[in-house]
Amino acid sequence: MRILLIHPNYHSGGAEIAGNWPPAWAAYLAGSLKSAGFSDVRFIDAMTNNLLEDDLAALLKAEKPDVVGATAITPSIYKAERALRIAKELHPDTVTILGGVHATFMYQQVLSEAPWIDAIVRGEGEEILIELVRAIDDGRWPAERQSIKGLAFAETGPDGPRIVATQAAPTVKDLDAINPDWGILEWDKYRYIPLNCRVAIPNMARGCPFTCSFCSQWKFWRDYRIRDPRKVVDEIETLVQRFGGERRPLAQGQDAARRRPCVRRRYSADAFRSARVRRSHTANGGPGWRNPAQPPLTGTPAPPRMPGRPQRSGPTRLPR
Ligand code: B12
Ligand code: SF4
Repeated sequence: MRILLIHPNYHSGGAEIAGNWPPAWAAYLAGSLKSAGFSDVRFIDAMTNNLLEDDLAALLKAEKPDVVGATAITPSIYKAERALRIAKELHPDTVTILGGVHATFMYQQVLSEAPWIDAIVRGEGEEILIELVRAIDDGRWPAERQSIKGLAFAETGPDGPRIVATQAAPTVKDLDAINPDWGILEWDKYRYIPLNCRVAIPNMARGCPFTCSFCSQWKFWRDYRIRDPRKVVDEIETLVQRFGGERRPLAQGQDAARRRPCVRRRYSADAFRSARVRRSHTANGGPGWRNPAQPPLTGTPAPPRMPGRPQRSGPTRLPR
């Protein structure tokens, strides 16, 4: 079974002055699919390669995928819908799947306006996608789609068309057990412009311990989970060795909030620091991804906890 993942060609301007960043979702999903035995996984980064619709159509024609998955944040939703429409028009039997933060929250709207999308994966994709792809592979799709957790899809019920959301899937409990396939990305194309170096964004944590009312992140990732800092450092080391080039990747968690007081104090800072310093002793012969003489990323003392206050919100509620 051929599975094709597409990062839609959406450009926001503003945040992209930081360069082209690797689409981590594709590496995480491709790695999980491959670990589950689905080895024929392809990836098209239409955004970084600035692919126009005709270019995308040509690639889709050549790839002949059985399953096509696209991602969407809110501003890229129409590009994502469009990419899946092109896939469906070219290959009507292909199962089209959309995931990501926008589809997770807005599945009713998305499925209403884009009926060519067969399924939406709500929340973290690794485990749900494997269940879905297994069902397709075994011929249980779409008959058994109701039994797959974390999906949304449109169907015709006794009272006419309706949108169904299956039971929410559990979150991924052991982040260290995910084995992302970083090799699926075209590393030469990803650069962090301010430092003129390659950039990688391995997940260090998922979720957030706070619940700021304006923020989608704690709702999306639900429970807050952190990785073993030693495994994060191992992963960064591997990334540098395999893809680092000039040996200066910017390592960043899925949540840039790691530098914020609220997350920093929860992140087992000492463990991360000692793992990092231990690795940087090999700076001359090994990866040398940060100079130990520089102030540690986690070096600012954590703010004191406010006695008696429930920890419901983020940085704005912390004392200065
Ligand atoms: C790194 C990052 C960036 C980087 C790089 C983006 C990139 N190329 O990946 C930069 C700095 C460039 C950036 C820019 C922007 N970003 Co940004 N970014 C992030 C950040 C911090 C991490 C993204 C990440 O890698 N996450 C880790 C991966 C594994 O998670 P994921 O992508 O969600 O994928 C998982 C699931 O969603 C699901 N999934 C996702 N796709 C698919 C597809 C399928 C088929 C399936 C089955 C499942 C699935 O499975 C994955 C694995 O579990 C997120 C916040 C966050 N913590 O996620 C914000 C975030 C995605 N960014 C956001 C925004 C708004 C932007 C900008 C529009 C900002 C701006 N105004 O310019 C631009 C858009 C740039 C663009 N053209 O796309 C918002 C989106 C909010 C929304 N409502 O959609 C987020 C959520 C932050 C926030 N809370 O506001 N961003
Ligand atoms: S601390 Fe940051 S990531 Fe957490 S809920 Fe608040 S704004 Fe969102």
